[in-house]
Amino acid sequence: MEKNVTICAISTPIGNGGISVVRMSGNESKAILQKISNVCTDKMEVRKMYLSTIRTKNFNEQALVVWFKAPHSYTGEDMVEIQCHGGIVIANGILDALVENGATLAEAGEFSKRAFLNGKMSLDRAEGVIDMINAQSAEAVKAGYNLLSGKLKERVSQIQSKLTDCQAKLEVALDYPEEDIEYSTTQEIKQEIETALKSIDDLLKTTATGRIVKNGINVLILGKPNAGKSSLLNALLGYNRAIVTDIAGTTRDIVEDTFVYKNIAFNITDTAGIREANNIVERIGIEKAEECVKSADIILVVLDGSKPIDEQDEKILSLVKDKVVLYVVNKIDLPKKMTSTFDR
Ligand SMILES: Nc1nc2c(ncn2[C@@H]2O[C@H](COP(=O)(O)OP(=O)(O)OP(=O)(O)O)[C@@H](O)[C@H]2O)c(=O)[nH]1
Ligand SMILES: [Mg+2]
Repeated sequence: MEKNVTICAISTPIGNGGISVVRMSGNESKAILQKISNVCTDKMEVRKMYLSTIRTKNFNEQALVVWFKAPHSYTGEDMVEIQCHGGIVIANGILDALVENGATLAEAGEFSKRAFLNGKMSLDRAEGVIDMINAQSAEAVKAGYNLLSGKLKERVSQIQSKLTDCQAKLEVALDYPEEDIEYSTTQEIKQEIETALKSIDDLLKTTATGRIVKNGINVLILGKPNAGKSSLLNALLGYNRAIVTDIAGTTRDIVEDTFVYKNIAFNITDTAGIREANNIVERIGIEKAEECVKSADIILVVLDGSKPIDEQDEKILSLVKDKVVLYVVNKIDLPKKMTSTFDR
C-alpha cells in the first residue's frame, strides 16, 4: 500500500437503490473533491453535509458531500464521502471522475487495512467489520459487533495482564531472594496461572461456536437416487431450488443455498444420488457429493421408507460413519418396506 495515494471506492452494493456512497481516503481527498464539485472545500466544516453539484464526464449530479479530517475518520486519514443518487451509472460516473482527477481505485478491504495501519483499529476489530458485512444472520452480526467493539481483545488483554503479573512476581522472587519483599507463595502463583489457563481453555472452546455463528452450519443431504433429497432441500428452503422428478439421477451437480433458522444460517447442499453410475457426468457428481462429506457439520441421510435398505444405502451409511448424522426416512405415505436391519 502506498501511503500517499488517495484511494476511492463505491462503498454501497452495485445495483439499484435510493442512494449510493462513494468514499475517498488520503491527503488529496479534499483537493480532488474541489476539482469535481462546486463546494468550497476551504470553507467546509468537518462532519457536516453539503449539497453540491458533482461534475462527471457525462453528467452533473446533485450529491451530499461530507469531509472527515485526519485522524478523526474511519481510516485515520482525510476522508470524503459523496452520497449520490442510487444506481450503477451515477456512482460509477463519480468514481471515474475521482480517478481522472488523481485518486486510485481502492483494493478490496483497503479502507479497513488503512484504519488498521493508522492505529484506528486492531486486527480483531477489522475482522469484526468484515464479519458484520458478510453476516448471513443476526447472530453473526452480533458476533462481528462483539469483535468490533473489542470484547475479544478485552478478554485476551485481561488474561495477558494476569500472566504478566505472575511473571513479574516470579522474577522478583528469583532476582531478589534476600530482600525484604512480601512474596506471593508458590501456591498463589500456581493458582493464578491455573485460572489463566482455564480462561484460555474457555475462550478456545468458543471457537467452534464462533465459526458456526460466523459462517453458518454446513448441512449436507446424502442418499441414493430418487430417495427425495431434492424434495427435502426444497421443503427446507421453502421454494423450488432444485429440480425434482421421478427419474433416478435427476440431480447431477451440487446444489447449494442458505436459509436462516433461529438466527443461525444453515448452508445446505443437495447432492447427486449415490450409486454405481456408468454415466461420466453422474459419476463426477457422485464424487463431488462424497467430497462434501469432509466439510459437512451435519449430514442428513435420506432413506426411502418405501424400499428395503439396500447396498447403496449401506455404502452411504459407511461414508458418514464418523460424522454427525440425522436419518430422514422419506416417503412414509407409501407402504413401509424399510427393513429392520436398519436399527440406528
Ligand atoms: N410418495 C412420495 N413421493 C416423494 C416423497 N418425496 C419425494 N417424492 C418423489 O420422489 C421422486 C424423487 O424425488 P427427488 O427429490 O427428485 O429425489 P432425489 O433424491 O433428489 O433424486 P436424485 O436427484 O435423482 O438423486 C419425485 O417424484 C418426488 O416427487 C414423499 O415423501 N412421498
Ligand atoms: Mg435430486
